[in-house]
Amino acid sequence: MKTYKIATIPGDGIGKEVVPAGREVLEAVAASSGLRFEFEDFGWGGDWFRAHGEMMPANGLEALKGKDAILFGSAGDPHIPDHVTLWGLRLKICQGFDQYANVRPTRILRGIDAPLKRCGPDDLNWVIVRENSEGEYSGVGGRVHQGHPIEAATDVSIMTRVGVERILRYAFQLAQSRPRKQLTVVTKSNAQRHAMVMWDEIAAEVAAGFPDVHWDKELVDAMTARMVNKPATLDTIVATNLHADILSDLAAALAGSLGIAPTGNIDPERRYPSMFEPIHGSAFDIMGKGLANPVGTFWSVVMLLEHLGEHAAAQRVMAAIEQVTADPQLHTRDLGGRATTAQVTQAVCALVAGSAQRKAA
Ligand code: NAD
Ligand code: K
Ligand code: MN
Repeated sequence: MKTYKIATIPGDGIGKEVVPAGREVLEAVAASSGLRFEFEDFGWGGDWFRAHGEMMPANGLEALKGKDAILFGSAGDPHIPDHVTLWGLRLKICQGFDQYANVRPTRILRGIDAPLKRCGPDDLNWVIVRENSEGEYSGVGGRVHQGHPIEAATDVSIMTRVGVERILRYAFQLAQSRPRKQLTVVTKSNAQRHAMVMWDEIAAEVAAGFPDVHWDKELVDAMTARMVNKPATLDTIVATNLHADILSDLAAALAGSLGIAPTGNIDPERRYPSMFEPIHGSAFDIMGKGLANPVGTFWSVVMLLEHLGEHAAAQRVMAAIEQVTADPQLHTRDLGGRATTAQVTQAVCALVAGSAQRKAA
């Protein structure tokens, strides 16, 4: 029996509700297939910080190294500054394992009332590729003369040729693997005249190796309008760490809810485990109430299974998700419904188990 080692890191807030739900779905997959998952749960995050003064132990990456994949929830605690929680946990793992490609599929799932007028499911089917290792989130910078009138601060955006080239290559390859073979490269090369101009140049160089991919360029500000006004003109999208961070939350909202959207922090070279998570955060306003939409985590489980090469299992979970979103009785509050996290989870697990039984019958 094929066994995969999965690390679960619920983190904070509703991460503690949706990650156990994601694990239940993987258990339903295991119970109804030839796969086995060996889970190890890591209680890192805000509670760990209060007890130990850090978000995860110094040797935490060592403990994760031998895993086949990581299912993550959220880092963010109402009583700890956001930059401490983010840098102390999620970014530590992303950067420590050089998960340089952050991949965010966006579609309007069946039954979801998306806010875009005149836009149906076929008009919005994107994958956003976010540079996930450098750029605006390099962590380089500082503050001087704190509290004085001459105070100054910098966050230096570092873009390297190696870093830019590898993310563009990944994006071109991904675009090539999708039916439309289309890529939009997003920059701000009119105003940011150094690194962004380099992006455009490297994009043209990499594009030469992908003659079958249709690609175009868009400035990030114009891109927000294009996403709203002409969603069908987009397919695969690649952008910097900051730009894609913002664009992908917009994409998630356009597709119906932040609670649905998944992401993978991927090491394309497979030197280290990749990490899958819903794109949302800790959602302080609803935590502990059973209101969290677990669909973003379930879709992340689909990405995790795809990454492991378990395509049949991934398809089964995705079909179960879409059957559940198609039913308004199973919509959580963010989708205008009244279902709880547990009800949605039970429904998806039952469908995953049922689809396996039907297949076997
Ligand atoms: P958020 O995603 O936590 O919440 C934004 C809004 O969306 C809230 O109204 C919330 O209730 C709603 N929402 C989010 N996920 C939902 C779900 N699954 N079901 C239903 N509603 C959902 O973003 P925020 O409020 O900006 O951040 C809160 C904390 O989370 C901060 O500490 C932030 O730093 C952290 N955060 C962490 C990550 C991460 O770990 N990857 C990502 C984003 C934010
Ligand atoms: K998250
Ligand atoms: Mn974000």
